[in-house]
Parts: sequence; structure tokens; C-alpha cells
Amino acid sequence: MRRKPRDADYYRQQLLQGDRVALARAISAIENERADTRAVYQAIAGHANRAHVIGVTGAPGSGKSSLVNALIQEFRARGQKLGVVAVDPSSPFSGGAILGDRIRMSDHGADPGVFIRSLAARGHLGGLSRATARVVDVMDAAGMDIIIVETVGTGQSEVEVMEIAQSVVVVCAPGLGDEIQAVKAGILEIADILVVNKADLPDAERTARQLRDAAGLASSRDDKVPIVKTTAISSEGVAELMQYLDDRFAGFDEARRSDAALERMRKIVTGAASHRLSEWLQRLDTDEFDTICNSVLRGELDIDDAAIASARLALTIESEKD
Ligand SMILES: Nc1nc2c(ncn2[C@@H]2O[C@H](COP(=O)(O)OP(=O)(O)OP(=O)(O)O)[C@@H](O)[C@H]2O)c(=O)[nH]1
Ligand SMILES: [Mg+2]
Repeated sequence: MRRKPRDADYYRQQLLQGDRVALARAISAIENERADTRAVYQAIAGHANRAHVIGVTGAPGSGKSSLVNALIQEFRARGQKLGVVAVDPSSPFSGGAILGDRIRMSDHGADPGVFIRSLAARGHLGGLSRATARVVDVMDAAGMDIIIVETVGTGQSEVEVMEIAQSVVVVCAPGLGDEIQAVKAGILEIADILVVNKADLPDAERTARQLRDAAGLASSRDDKVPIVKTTAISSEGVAELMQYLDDRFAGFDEARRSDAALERMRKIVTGAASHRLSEWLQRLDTDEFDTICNSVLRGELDIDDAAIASARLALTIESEKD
């Protein structure tokens, strides 16, 4: 159903006050690149960049959603408001339902202090991490104190998604076959905090030891990455995890936060620009473009120079349009 676009004033009045309907609308607008997108961005400008964005990633079945669930409970007990974004890079067609279902939403469904949203790869031509970053900003502007981004840690797109977070929690669990599941995906390198979940299972200590060794090898940083053992289903160890998260957040001053925001915006704009340019290049259907390509075929021009010439051509044509 197409709804009438709302203007920036609507979002300023509703979204910034934390209205859930406006928040849901804003996220849909961004997801579907609808007409309101610009209005949303105008409204939230200068109002994001306050929340603690926590990334939770790790092997399938390691207990990420259960841990997020336990974290939600603890943060809510302190009276903080939370946004949760469940990102599913592997399901282009689900529309985000699958991972969202797995989050134990039933516990928090009626709680107005928790807002949960799923994002799937489908439709995000400019990149899933870009879409996620924008959704996080909107939740931030709507007054969420904590925003948790959960994604399955199996590939490069997850690593990109995790770049959005200020604190990255990598979850491992004993008995998932390959003990150090995270190493393969190159995800250990991005961990700020390592969690061995399912600490109630027999091999947890061994997994923690292996992880400690692997983290020592993988990390190029001087500061040691803490390893926390949790049992998500009984919330054991979750308070300790919270302590590490709080300590990290306390270390982010205003300057560091705005540096991070700028860095993030660079990536968003770079992604958007590449997306635009590639659209323009695909529309390129001119004699001039054929001339460039023929020159390459005849060996008169190398591909790199041809690429630059085509990009220039596309840019010129598009800027003459308006
Ligand atoms: N014994 C034990 N089981 C747990 C623990 N945490 C989660 N589980 C179980 O592990 C299974 C997977 O948990 P999820 O929270 O769905 O794991 P996930 O990492 O989110 O899974 P995906 O989203 O599919 O990647 C469920 O059956 C949980 O009940 C724990 O601390 N101890
Ligand atoms: Mg999950």
C-alpha cells in the first residue's frame, strides 16, 4: 500500500519524540527508498550519534539471539530503551522474516521500550550495511539508548555490517564442530569482546582457551580483547558482559563519537555514490560509449582509461539532465 509521503516536520514532531508509528514509517521509507527518505534525513540530522551501538555476531546457532534477548532484559531493568536490528545477509527473498522470528520477540513484544526490526539483503542494492547504518541512525534519533545489531557471522557482508557498531561482540559456543568458527570468517579480528556462550556445556573452558590463543594471533591491537563466558538461557555472565560494554561506552567521548560518525558517513556516501554511478553507467547507451569500447577492442585504449572516460561521460550526460 502506498501511503502519502510525510514531510520533515512530521518526522521532527513524531519521530524525535520516540513515536513508534513514525519510527516504523521512517524505517520503511529508508528500506524501500521511498519518497519520505529525504524528509527522514532532514528530521534526524544532528539528532543521531548518541546511542551505544552494539554489534552481535558469530556462528549460526551459537546463541546470538538468546544472548541479545538476555541483554535486552538487563538493559530494560536499568530503564534504558533499546532498538534491535536483526540483519540477515543470506536470505535475499525472506524480507527479513526468518532471523526476526528467531529473536525471541515474544518476551518483548508488548514492551514499548524495545523496538525490533529485521533487515534482509533483498532490495538493498546500495548495500546491506548502508541500509543498516541508516536504520540505526533513525532508531538513535528516536531516542533509543542502546541499539543492538545482530547478524550471522559467516562472511564479508557481516564484517561490513559490524563496522557500524561501536562495540562488536563475537559469540562462539562449544560443540559447533569447528571450535574456532569465527576465525574462518575473519570475524575474530573485529571483535571488541569475545563471548563463549553455552558455558553450561562441558567444553566451554576448552573453547575459551582456544579462543584466547586464536585471538592473540589474530589481533593486531595492543589491548587485549576480553573473553566472557555466558549462559544466555539463564543470563549467567550477562552482567559481566554488560560491564565490559558499559566500560567501552564510557570511553567514547563526544569527539570520538563524531569521528566515528564521520567515518560511517564517508562509507554511506561512498556506497551511495558507487551505486549511483553504476546505475548511470548501465543506462549509458551512446555512440560515444561505443567509441570508447571499440578503442579498447582495437587495443588503442586500456580498460582503466576506458573506465575513467566512461565514468566521465556518464557524469556529463546525467548532469546535463537537470
Ligand atoms: N545449553 C545452552 N543452550 C543455549 C544457550 N544459548 C542458546 N542456546 C540454545 O542454542 C540454540 C540456538 O540459539 P539462538 O539464540 O537461536 O542462536 P543464534 O546464534 O541466534 O542462531 P542463528 O540466528 O540461527 O544463527 C537454541 O536452541 C538455544 O536455546 C546457552 O547458554 N546454553
Ligand atoms: Mg539468531
